[in-house]
Amino acid sequence: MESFDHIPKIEKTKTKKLKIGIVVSKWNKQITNNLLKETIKTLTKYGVKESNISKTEVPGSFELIFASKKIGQKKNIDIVIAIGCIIKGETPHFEYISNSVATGIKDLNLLLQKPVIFGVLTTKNIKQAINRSSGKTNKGQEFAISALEMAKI
Ligand code: DLZ
Repeated sequence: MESFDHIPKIEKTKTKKLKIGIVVSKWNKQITNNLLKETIKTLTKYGVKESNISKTEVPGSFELIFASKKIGQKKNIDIVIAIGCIIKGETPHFEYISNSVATGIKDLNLLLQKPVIFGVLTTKNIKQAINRSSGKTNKGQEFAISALEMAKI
């Protein structure tokens, strides 16, 4: 079982004013919705106000790049979290989309003056995707904590 075992010290007074823009893909919606819920739950657990979290939906993971750029360019956003799920299939799409999204999000981290968290699952199959988006292994927790840790830099 994978675990996120390096939870940093997060002071609620510092997270209270953070404005977080979440961009979420509707492709594999059941999975991305669970990731989204866990991300928001963890952000609010550590003091982020729910009213300071915005949500933007896009059709698929490929569109996370453009939308994250637009959201990240807004003055009232401190951090962007891009959430998606790409499941390996019979087609070569998996490699094309995964590589493009990872490179696109990496580029935004260099371009924008704020962090863009890579909250994209790239899994072999649906079973693996379900595992990484439910219960204690829900990666939404990791996305939220990574965002809060990056906010300190
Ligand atoms: C086309 C496509 C495929 C085959 N698989 C996925 C996937 O597993 N996860 C995902 O988020 N999106 C997928 N897409 C859609 C692309 O991301 C994109 O929305 C379309 O190619 C339109 O640009």
